[in-house]
Amino acid sequence: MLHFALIGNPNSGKTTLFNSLTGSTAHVGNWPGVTVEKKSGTYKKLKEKIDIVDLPGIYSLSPYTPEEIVSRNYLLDEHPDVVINVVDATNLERNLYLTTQVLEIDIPVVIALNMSDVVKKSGDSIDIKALEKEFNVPIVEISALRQEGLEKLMEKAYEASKYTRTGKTYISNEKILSLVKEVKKVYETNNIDNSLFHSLKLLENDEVETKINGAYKSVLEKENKDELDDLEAIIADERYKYISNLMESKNIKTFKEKTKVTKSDKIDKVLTHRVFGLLIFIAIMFFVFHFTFSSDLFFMGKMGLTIENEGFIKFLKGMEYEGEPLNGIPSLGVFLQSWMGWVTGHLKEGFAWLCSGCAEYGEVANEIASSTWYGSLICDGVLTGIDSVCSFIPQIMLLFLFISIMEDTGYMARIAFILDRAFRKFGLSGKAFIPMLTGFGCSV
Ligand code: BGO
Repeated sequence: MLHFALIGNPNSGKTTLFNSLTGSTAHVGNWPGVTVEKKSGTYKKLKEKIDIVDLPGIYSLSPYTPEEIVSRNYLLDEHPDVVINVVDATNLERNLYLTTQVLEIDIPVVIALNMSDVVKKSGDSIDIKALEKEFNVPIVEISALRQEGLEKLMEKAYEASKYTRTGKTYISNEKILSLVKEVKKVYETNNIDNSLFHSLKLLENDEVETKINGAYKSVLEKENKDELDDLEAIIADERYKYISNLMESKNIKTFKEKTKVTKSDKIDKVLTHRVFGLLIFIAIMFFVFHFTFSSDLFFMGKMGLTIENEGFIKFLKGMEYEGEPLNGIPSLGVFLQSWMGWVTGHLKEGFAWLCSGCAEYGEVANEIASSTWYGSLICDGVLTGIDSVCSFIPQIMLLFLFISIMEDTGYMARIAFILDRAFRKFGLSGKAFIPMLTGFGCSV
C-alpha cells in the first residue's frame, strides 16, 4: 500500500483534510514514546488504497518540540511515498517557511493550497502557475472544509508517487551554498540519505543533526570557523527573505484591496489586545460562572431587591418555599437546579408512596418505604444517588453550553492566544486553558 503523509502548520486545515479523506477509517493513537497524537486512515477512491498519516502541526523542521521531532523523523526515516504539504492560503508567507524546508528533502511533494474558499471570498487571488514553476511540484487549490479539490489533489499525489524527487534549497547566499556543497560531498561519500537537508541542518547547528553527524563538521571548521557561529539565524533569515522576495517579485498573491481590514480583524484586534483582551476575558469568565452558579443574579439581593410574592418565589426556587421573602433572583443555573431538585424529589416520594403500599403521601410514606428492604434499596439507595447526580446536570449543561459557544465562535482560540505567554511560564501552551476550563464541569 502507498503511504502519504500530511504535513503543515498548526491550523492549516490538516485535520479537516485528513477527516475528509479518510472518513470512518481514521485511527487515532500515539506516536511511540511521546504523548503526541498519531492519526492514520485509508483513502479508497484511487486505483490503490492509500494509507494517510496526519503528522503533527509544526512551523519548521528544526526539532525543538516533540511535534517537530515526530514529523521530521517520519519524513526522514519512514520514507512516505508522497508528502502532501497543507498550506493555509490565507497565510501564505508564514506557511511557505515550512514548505521551503520540506522541499529540501529527497521526497515527492504536492502542495495543497487550503482555505481557497476564504481567498476567493475575499476577492484575492494566488498565481498558482508561478508558484508551481518556482517550486517545481504540483500545487492544487483545495477547500478541506467544503471538500473541494480533494480528488484532484489525491490524483496529483498518486501521480507524483511514481517518480523520485531530489531535494532543492531556495537559499541563494553564495557562502552558505559553498559550505553546503562541502558537507554534502562528505555526506554523499558516507552514503547518508537526504544529504542536502542534513547538510543544511548541520550548518544550522541543529541539535539532533549535530548529535548524529556532528563529527562531519570538522571538514569545515578549519577554514570557516568564524562563519559557522551565527548560521542558524542567517539561514532562517535567508529563508524568510527568499519567501518575501518571491511574493513580491512574482506577484504571487494579488489582493482585492491591499489595505482591507475586515470586521473580524477589527474584533480580533480588541479581543487579543494585551490589556483589553485580558479584561474582556476576565469579564466573560465572570459572567459565565455568575450565570451558572450564583444564587443572587447581578447582586440584586445585595442591592436590596426583595421578593415577597409567594407564587413567584415558588417559581424561582423550584416550588421550594420556606415562608421567607427571597433576596434577589437566582441565576439560570441555580434556577434550573432547583427545578431539577423538585422533579427528582417528587420522583423519590412517588416511589416511596408506591413502596409503602400507597400510604399517606409524604413523610408517612417515606418512613414506611424506608423500613422495607426494597423501599430502602430503591428510595434511599438508587433514587437518592440519581437525585444527587441529577442536581448537578443543569449547571454542568449550562457551563458546557457557554464553553461550546466560546469554542464555536472561535473565542476559545483567542483566549488560548492571550494566555499563551502566562502559561508558557509553567511549561504549558495557552491551549491548556481549554481542558482546564472544561474540567470545571467535572469539578462541579
Ligand atoms: C475551526 N476553509 C475554511 N474556511 N476553513 C477551513 C478549511 C477550509 O478549507 N479547512 C480547515 N478550516 P484544522 P490543523 C474553527 O475549528 O483542521 C478550518 O490544526 C472553529 N472551531 O474548520 O483543525 C477548520 O489540523 C471556530 O476551524 O487544522 C478549523 O491543521 C471558529 O480551519 C481551522 C472558526 O483546521 C483549523 C474556525 C471551533
